[in-house]
Order: sequence, then structure tokens, then C-alpha cells
Amino acid sequence: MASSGTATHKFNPHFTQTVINATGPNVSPRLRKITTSFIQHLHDFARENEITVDEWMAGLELMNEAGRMSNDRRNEGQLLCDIFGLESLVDEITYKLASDAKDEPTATAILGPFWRKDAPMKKMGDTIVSGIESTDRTWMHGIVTDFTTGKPVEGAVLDVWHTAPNGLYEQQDPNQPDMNLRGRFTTGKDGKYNFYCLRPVPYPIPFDGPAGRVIQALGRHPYRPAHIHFILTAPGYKPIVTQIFDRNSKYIDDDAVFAVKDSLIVDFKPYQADPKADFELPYDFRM
Ligand code: MBD
Ligand code: FE
Repeated sequence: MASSGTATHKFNPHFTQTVINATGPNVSPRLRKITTSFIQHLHDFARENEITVDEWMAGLELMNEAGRMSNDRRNEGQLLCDIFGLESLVDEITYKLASDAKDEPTATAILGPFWRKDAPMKKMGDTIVSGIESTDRTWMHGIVTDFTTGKPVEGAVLDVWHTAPNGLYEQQDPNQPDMNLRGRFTTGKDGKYNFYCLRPVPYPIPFDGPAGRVIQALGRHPYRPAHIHFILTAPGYKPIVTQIFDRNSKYIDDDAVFAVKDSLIVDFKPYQADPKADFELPYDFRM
């Protein structure tokens, strides 16, 4: 409204409700619920912190830059969520909703930005390592069981991936063969699995982008403890996305993306029985 001289402007005290009420009538209850809550929290956040246009723009730029630098080798948006603990939080909520209070499947952990679909199908006993000399060769083995009956799960596919000794996943590193340190293994009747991998190292999440700037601005480090990722699927079972963590790894108590759970901490044992392995890593999965 045009006015002159001593114009005053009264902010609509019902503004947030006005925005919420703009939602149309044919919206599913779930979408209505979460968008209502989202708008409410977003507005409260801006009000409580008296967010200015400049500050909002800076946040926008962060998000837009994350989008611009993302591709199938890099998911900066996910990384931003990870450093704020959001992926770990939604993992925790999802797991709580899915698991039985008494007898539980293997704990889940976040997927992270480096899983790739269509990792090579391998035979039990194969290695996922190619072109790397290492003194951290590891023989990993165990059994996949049904957590309600304790019986072996046949036809479970264990999709595994981890970083190279230089701290890079294969898609971050032009010097590694395609699909290096990734593989999929299918269990037989006995539910057992085994393969060769490496004992991974702690490594920094990519910090040359917006997530890295945030981490630095907050006086944090970008490191994750050494970990191996898994997705377990089997016909008739809920998939399990998880990671295991080396008990002796630096950052085990200070993961930059807050994913470590006690039940997922494992021990790599020095191994003499096999000239092809330096460590043994027994680990069983329940699904
Ligand atoms: C990773 O390797 C990872 O596993 C997660 C969750 C986030 C960033 C990098
Ligand atoms: Fe990872």
C-alpha cells in the first residue's frame, strides 16, 4: 500500500499459518503433515535467529553450489546432510521403526555418497582388490542368518565397498580400475560368505566443496574412522544398509558424519593361516 511520511509496516502475525493454509485440498495426509511441520520449523528457525537476507543468500549459495558440483561420482547434498548428522538421524529412525525390540537384525548405518549400483558379481572366496600391493590384506567371512529363527539365509546378496589405502573410493580416483574394491557375493544354502578385501584406513570426506567449508567454519575435522560398507538383500527380507568399523582406527569416537554404532565395531585379527591374507575378519549378519 502506498503511504507517505510516517509509514508503518505491521508484519502479519499469522504469516506462517497463511503459508501452511495455501496447501491444496487434495494432498495426501503424510505430505500435508510433513510440509506443514517443515514450514513451521523453517519459519521458526528464521524468526528465532533473525535471519537476514544476506545470511539467507549465503545459505542458498551453499545449496546451489552443492547442486552444481554433484554428479554420479559426487553427492555434495548428501555430504552436507551427513556432516549435520541428518543421514545418521533418519537411519536411526528408520531402523527403530523396522526392528523388533527383543531380537534384532544387524544394526544399520548410513549409505553415504559412494555406493555404486551394479558392482561386479563375484564368487565366494574371490577378492575385491585389484592392482594394489598391501600389507593389510584381509580375509572376511561369516554367515547370514534369519534373526527370528537363527537359520542360515540362502540367496542373500552381500554388496560390499570400501576405500583404497590412499583414502579414495574408486570413483574418486582416476588411477584405480573401475569398480575396484567393490563386489557382490551371493550366499548358498549354508548362508556363509567369504572374500578377500583390505583393512581400510581412516580418510577425510571430500572437503573441497561447501560441506568442507562448513566443516572448517565449525572448527571440525573431515575424517571418518576406517569402515567397510555393506548392503544386504535377500528375497523376503528387509534390506540392510550398514557399515562396520575398525575398533583400532583413529576417529572411531569422532566420526565426521556420526555413523558409528557399538555393535558395528569389529576386530581385525592378525592371520597366519593364509599366505594371501594378513588379517582375518569374522563377522556375522542377521536379517
Ligand atoms: C563416506 O565414505 C561415507 O561412508 C559417508 C557416510 C559420508 C562421507 C563419506
Ligand atoms: Fe564410506
